[in-house]
Amino acid sequence: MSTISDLPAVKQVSRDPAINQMVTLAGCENIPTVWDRLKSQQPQCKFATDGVCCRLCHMGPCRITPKAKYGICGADADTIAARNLLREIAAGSAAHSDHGRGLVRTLKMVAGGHGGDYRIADPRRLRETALFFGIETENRGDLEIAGDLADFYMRQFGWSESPNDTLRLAPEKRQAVWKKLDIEPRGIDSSVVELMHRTHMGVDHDYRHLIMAGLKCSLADGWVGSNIATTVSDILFGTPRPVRSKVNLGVLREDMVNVIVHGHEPTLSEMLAMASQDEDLVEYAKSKGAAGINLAGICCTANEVLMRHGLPIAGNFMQQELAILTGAVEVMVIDVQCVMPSLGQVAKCFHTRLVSTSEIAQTFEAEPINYEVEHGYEHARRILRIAIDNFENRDRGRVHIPRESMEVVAGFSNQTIFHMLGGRFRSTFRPLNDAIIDGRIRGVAGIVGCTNPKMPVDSHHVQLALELIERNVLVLETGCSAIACGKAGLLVPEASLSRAGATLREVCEAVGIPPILHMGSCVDNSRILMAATNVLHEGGLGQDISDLPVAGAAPEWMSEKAVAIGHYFVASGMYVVLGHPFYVAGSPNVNKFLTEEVESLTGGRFDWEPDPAKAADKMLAHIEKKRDALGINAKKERKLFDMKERRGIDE
Ligand code: SF4
Ligand code: MSK
Repeated sequence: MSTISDLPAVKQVSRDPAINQMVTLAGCENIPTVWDRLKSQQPQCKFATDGVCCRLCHMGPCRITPKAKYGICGADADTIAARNLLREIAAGSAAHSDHGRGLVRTLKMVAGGHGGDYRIADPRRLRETALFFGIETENRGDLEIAGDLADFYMRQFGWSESPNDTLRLAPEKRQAVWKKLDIEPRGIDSSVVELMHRTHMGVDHDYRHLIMAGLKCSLADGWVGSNIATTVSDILFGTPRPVRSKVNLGVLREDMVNVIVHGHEPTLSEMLAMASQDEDLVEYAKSKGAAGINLAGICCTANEVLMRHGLPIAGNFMQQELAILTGAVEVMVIDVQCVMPSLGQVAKCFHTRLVSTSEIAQTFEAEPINYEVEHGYEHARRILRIAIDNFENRDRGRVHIPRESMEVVAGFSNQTIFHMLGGRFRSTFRPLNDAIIDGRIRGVAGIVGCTNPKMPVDSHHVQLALELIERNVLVLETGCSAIACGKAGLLVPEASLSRAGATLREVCEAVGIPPILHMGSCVDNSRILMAATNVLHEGGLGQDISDLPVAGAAPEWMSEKAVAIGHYFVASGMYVVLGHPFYVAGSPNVNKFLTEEVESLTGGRFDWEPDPAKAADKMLAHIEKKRDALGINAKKERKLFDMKERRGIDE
């Protein structure tokens, strides 16, 4: 096996040297990775990327071309592109929401005394949530309340005559917009089913009508399923608080048993985090020649355990195969979503064992653990023993752990931001609102989503975040985007504050927050929606999310979940810039509807911009447009000569 120092010219697929080294190493070892398979897929089908390929019935498949403007049934490019897009929204919404359902089931089991070692970790969050939804809390125990809340949440999944109750979390004016447009979801499952029905051959054919249904379903994701997933995770595992840790492949340890948790559902990982501290297991690891057990994460399971336990992150989506290629991973525990089917092929080249923990997700070469909530802790201990026993099978000559690892501070839930902004005695968003109103913070941007081999990995996330904080825009991040910025050193206040514009820096230093806030996993995009809502409730910045000087971006997105997320942000009134468009280019009408016309309906719209500097320009232009509309830019001009401004100029 080659060593990293022997490598020929290192392949440049990322701004991250750890990725480049490992990809080059994989090439030397003839172990295919995602980049090789991307190459083997070239050229990618233009009918698919244009969204004008339909295989919804068996008269087809059909493709729209200049010569064939209609499919066999008569569907045109608009109908076909819109239907394809809707099926992506349905899948993305289903993934987030099924994740939420799993957590509600766990909450119900805990409430009923069958939750094994799971507990109510944040009773305050439980009670506040229950109270908001009208569940009696006075003189009642936590478990009783938890049972009612679990039942209430479970009812959000099916179908109801009335809109989903959790939509009430949104600002009132936004709720009124949804009502007027008739896009209030009445159940998560029924919204997904409705999309599948509407897009069946021969049902809904008007592209505008179809896309409005897509927006409705996406709301069932963002304001219902994802919100439930985030809230129940906080109740069961604790609401995140700022925590320091490390990120990148260099967190793997040559002298320890390395276990990676990968996917999205944090339930079992919580138990793994606890069990990895068990003295008898640590002693057992030592008896096998290891210094201990090192638990690290990939993708959003990583973000969940980082935020609540400070566990290190080995990498984001594009690093899952590379982690195994280090030759130092004893077990990779996989749950659901974003797990590449190729992992088994890579693991076979090493001693790494894959353990799959979800009954709905099996991967080649993975050993299933039929995970049950009641026995979560035992499962966790069993997995750790498998890893410890596997340590002696590690081929020391094939271990190549890149040196790169970077400090991060994560764990910025809304509850934490409230406390940090408000200080010891009064939790409030007021200082943030005041800073936006007086222009020290121009606005707020959410940067979210995946990494993608079609572009230099991590680069666009990092460049966009830097461009924005330099222009005094506060950045909120989740998912793989947060991991990308973490690896670039932007999630430590000391480093990122030096890159921030003078006035943003002044505010962040005063309240003790970094200019880029890691808010969690993909389902935690619901925290970004709630952050916008909290800012509105604080007052002075309009009545609706569409009034706010905010913008969203997903520069390197790849998953159907990102499609759903983009739509619920637009349905909530936000301007969203994607690094590459949906597969709709073959339908100028659908494209126009998404990027222009929808704004007159929801107040939000999409934009496509591959260049992160230009994306930042566009986001800032939108933010300034909103500031103008609020009248706060004019206010700033009148204040040009006050002392605070003078100090700003003097700097
Ligand atoms: Fe072709 Fe229409 Fe069938 Fe699609 S639904 S495959 S366009 S015939
Ligand atoms: S893990 S959905 S690759 S952000 Fe949430 Fe990353 Fe995208 Fe998966």
